[in-house]
Order: sequence, then C-alpha cells, then structure tokens
Amino acid sequence: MTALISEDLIGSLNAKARTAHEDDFASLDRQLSRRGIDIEAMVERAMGWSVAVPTWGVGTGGTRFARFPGPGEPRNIHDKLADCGVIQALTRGTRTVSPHIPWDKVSDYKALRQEAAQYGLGFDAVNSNTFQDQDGQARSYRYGSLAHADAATRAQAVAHNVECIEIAKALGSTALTVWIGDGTNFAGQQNLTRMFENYIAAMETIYAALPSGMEMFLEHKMYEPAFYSTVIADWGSSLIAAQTLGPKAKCLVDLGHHAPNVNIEQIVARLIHVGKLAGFHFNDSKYGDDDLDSASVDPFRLFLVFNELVDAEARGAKGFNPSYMIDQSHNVTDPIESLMGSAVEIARAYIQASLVDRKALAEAQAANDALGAHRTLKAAYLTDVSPLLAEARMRQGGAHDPIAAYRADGYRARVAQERPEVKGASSGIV
Ligand code: PSV
Ligand code: MN
Repeated sequence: MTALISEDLIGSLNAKARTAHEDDFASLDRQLSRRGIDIEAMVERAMGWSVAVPTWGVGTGGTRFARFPGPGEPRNIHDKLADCGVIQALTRGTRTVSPHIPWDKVSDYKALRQEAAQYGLGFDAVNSNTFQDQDGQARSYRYGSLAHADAATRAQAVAHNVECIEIAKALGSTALTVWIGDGTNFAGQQNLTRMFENYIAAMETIYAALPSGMEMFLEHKMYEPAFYSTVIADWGSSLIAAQTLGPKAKCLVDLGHHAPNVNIEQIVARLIHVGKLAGFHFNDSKYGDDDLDSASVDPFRLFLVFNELVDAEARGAKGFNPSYMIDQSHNVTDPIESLMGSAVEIARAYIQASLVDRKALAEAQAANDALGAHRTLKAAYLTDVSPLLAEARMRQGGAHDPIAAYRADGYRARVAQERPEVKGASSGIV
C-alpha cells in the first residue's frame, strides 16, 4: 500500500491526543452503558461503515457564475485517486470511489483498478454523463439525451451508458448511476408523455446490457438544467421507471434534489417499503441543489434519514442494501478537507441513529406518546459520539482528527508543486 500521508505523523498526533481521547471515550462508555448500549459493538459498527467519495468532488467546484481554482487541484483520475486515498487514509470510512465517465476515462480500467487498490480503494457506482457534449460526439445533448425527440441522439446516449457498464465491469463496480438533465424550459416545448416514454424505452435497452450482479441506479432531480419540466423530476417518476424496468433498477436519492421542505426521510421510507432504494448522494442544502457539505446546514435531517435506514436494517427489510455516496461541490474550501469532514458527519448520523432505543420508540408510538417518541429520537441525536468515531478511525490506522492531521502533513502544498495551477476563471457546476 502506498502511504500518502506520513504514518509517523498520524501516529504522533494520535499519541498526543490519546489521554484526552481515553477520558472522553471512557465517559461516553459510562453514559452508553447506563442506557444499555455496548460501546464496543458501536465501535465495530463504525469500523464497518463506509461511504464512497465522488471523483469529481476532489476538484474545486463552481457555480454558473464562476469557478475559483485552488492550488494543487487534481489534473486527472490518477491525481483524483491519490486525493481519495488521502481521505481514506485519514478517515478510514471511505473505502470506495464513484467515478464519472467520460471525466475519468482511461484506456486501461483494469490497471486503474489496481492503481486504486494501492490506496486501499475500490470502485462504487459508475456515473454516466449525457448532460454535456463530449469532444467529437456526433449529436448534441442540447435538447436532451435518453428522452430526446431524435432516435439517433437517444441511441448515442444509450451507447454511452452501455460503455459505462463495460467500464463498471472492468473496475469491479456493481452499479451504473444514470442521471439525465433532460427536460424543457418552455411549456409546449416537448410532449411530456412522449419524453418519458422515450426515456423508458432507452433505459430498457441499457437495462438489457446489465450483467448479472449489476444494478442500475436512477437518480431524480427536480430541476436544473431544465427549468420548466424535468423528465425524472421526482421519486414518483423514478419509481415508475424503476418498476417498469425490473428488479435491477432502483431509485437513488440525492439529498439536494427535492422541493424545499420536502420530507426526504419519508421518501426514503417509501422506497424502502417497495424494496427500491438504490442508495444516496449525500450533501446538504439551504435552497436547492446547493451541494454543500453534509450536515453543514441540517444535521438533524441527515440523522432522520439514517433513522429510517437503521430501522430498515433492524427489521430486515426485504431488498434493503443501499449504496452510500457523497455528491458535493466545494467552492470555498479545500475539497479534501470538506470530504473528510462530510465522511465523519455521515458516519456520525449513522451511529447516532444506531443509538435510538427502538423498543422505547415503538412503545411510545403504540401509546400515542408523541413527545415521548420524539424525546427518544432526540436522546440518540444529542449524544456526542465523537470519541467513538475517533476510536474507530484510530483502530484502523486513521487519524484522531483527520483535518488537523491533513493540515499538519502539508499534502496540498506538496502536490501543488507537481500539479500546475489551473489558470482562468471558467464556470461550471460539478
Ligand atoms: C446532478 O446535479 C448530480 O447530482 C448528478 O449526480 C451528477 O452526476 C452530479 O451531480 C455531478 O454533476
Ligand atoms: Mn447526485
């Protein structure tokens, strides 16, 4: 394994934090013991947790207006894998990466798989991209891709997704994530029904190319880039499509892709109910698809999503096996720091949700004790599980404080010497 961050440095920083950490951990242990919770079982759980990092997330993001490049940005998938390796080395909770094609295109995917393995990384869902035109492509996606009015353009978008399936096979990934920007900006621009039918027919061809053991994740999003109508705008459209396609098609929930104030945890519960929850793109938002760092705006909502997930796991919900990925855009932070912070916050929500006294909750619900039920959830949510998460990281060789260790190591300044600064103020949302 290639060490990207000095193991000695991680060790010495962890040693410095040791006394205070043991004090905090022992205190949490006593608190959880009083509640009948075995801290060791929770540490094990935290050690088993992993969320995928998006390759596009390690580059600096932008908005429609501008992008402000940072120093030492990754130039290609090889640099991105190294950055993802740093995140994994320090947090030990991001064992896979989710690539985007053609952004991460290479000539040899088997070699790329080996390169990732050197950093202790595997591949999660492969994301296709028919929301942009690629160099040399015959037909434009300006007016859509899989739902386009023109059959040849749809066929081109299908072929790209089939190629992504081949790439996924070579990378050892077991899922293809399909998000399309197709929609309209004007009422009457297209026939709403025909667009959906075109999409389904195109997806059926892609579905037929899935090998056994591979799934297809359908990602909905309410609006943007289309602003009047979007073909797969919501979980309803996504579910209709997934049910039409068959058992290998499931619905992916990106937390930023819903109407404001929508009850996302309830959508999650519904998808679990029908055995169609593919997984997540985690991020946070205030207004729309802001792609802010997970739990930076509404950590309680993230907890409530995990409450549904842990509940489903506890009752052995049929077909429940979601994939967890981050999907964020980092415009004003070092992306590695943001992704590490997010990975920790997502693991925190998972462990907090694991602390919910489900028996007490069920009893309060049966007795219509609304406040009692709510207090049961809050007791778990308000538990500071930081020492438990730090213990899980350190037992696996990670850092007590990943961001502090990253800063002390100087990784960014080091790679900035090899990676020339990207000039120009190009705009672009990723
Ligand atoms: C679209 O907003 C999205 O959430 C999809 O997952 C894309 O693949 C990703 O962002 C990157 O643009
Ligand atoms: Mn997404």
